[in-house]
Amino acid sequence: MKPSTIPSHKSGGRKQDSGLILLKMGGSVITFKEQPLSPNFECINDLSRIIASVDKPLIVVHGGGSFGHYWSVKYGMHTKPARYDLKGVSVVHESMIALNELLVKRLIESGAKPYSVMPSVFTQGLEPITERIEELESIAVGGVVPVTFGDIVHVAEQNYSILSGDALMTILAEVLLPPKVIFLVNVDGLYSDVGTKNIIQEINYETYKSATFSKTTSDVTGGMYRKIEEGLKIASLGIDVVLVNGLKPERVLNAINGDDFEGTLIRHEDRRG
Ligand code: IP8
Repeated sequence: MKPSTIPSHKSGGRKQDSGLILLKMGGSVITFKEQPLSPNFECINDLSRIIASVDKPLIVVHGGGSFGHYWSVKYGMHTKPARYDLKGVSVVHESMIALNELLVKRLIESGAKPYSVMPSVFTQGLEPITERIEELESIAVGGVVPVTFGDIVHVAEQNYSILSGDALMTILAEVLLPPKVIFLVNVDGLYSDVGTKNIIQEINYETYKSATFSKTTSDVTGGMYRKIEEGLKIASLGIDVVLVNGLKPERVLNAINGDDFEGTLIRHEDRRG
């Protein structure tokens, strides 16, 4: 199947606004990242209750945390397509399905209506399949919450690649142009200085270049760097992107409801028609 191209808005058209929210639950939020295969149930429960209470179309993407990243590191897998250990392909994929299932179960118990979607349903290798992505929006508008995740995906022949949840956010945003994109992280926002923990309230390309970030060794997809880079790409589409501490439920709720929130805003570039 050949992937579709990015739709008409790229060439100036503007699709109807459904009020869709794209929400990424970072792996460091829903799992304890430094402890292999350990979900943060308290946080998953809090976020599940919030999602169940939201009366807006929502698509959720989650990261790998101590599930996908743990095994990706063990098998030496990265975001570059390559011939990785084929057992590793199976193991990483299974670990993401396990994390997804656990999250989806909690969402159902909380009263939300999640619907699990593997990224290979709406991507061909690392490219978007536009019609499938548009279908996700129509599912969300109908009251069901698609829940997808960073994964290991087939690219060609025996080549596979890690496709991060952050990259999926950009893929989804490019097709759907949601009015709001939220990244839940395990810190209060983007630090201008990791030592003083000063948060940058609003960022643009210049502040990004002068900022310093913390790095963790267990993340094969680039941690905060990757988030900001994807966030800047999304902002360049004319979409506000916010980074919020996912471990603080009231902040998450405020960010979703559009109330004042604590975190970092990656302000949209004025490209929307
Ligand atoms: O945590 C990566 O997704 P991310 C998923 O969003 C895997 O970077 C399989 C490591």
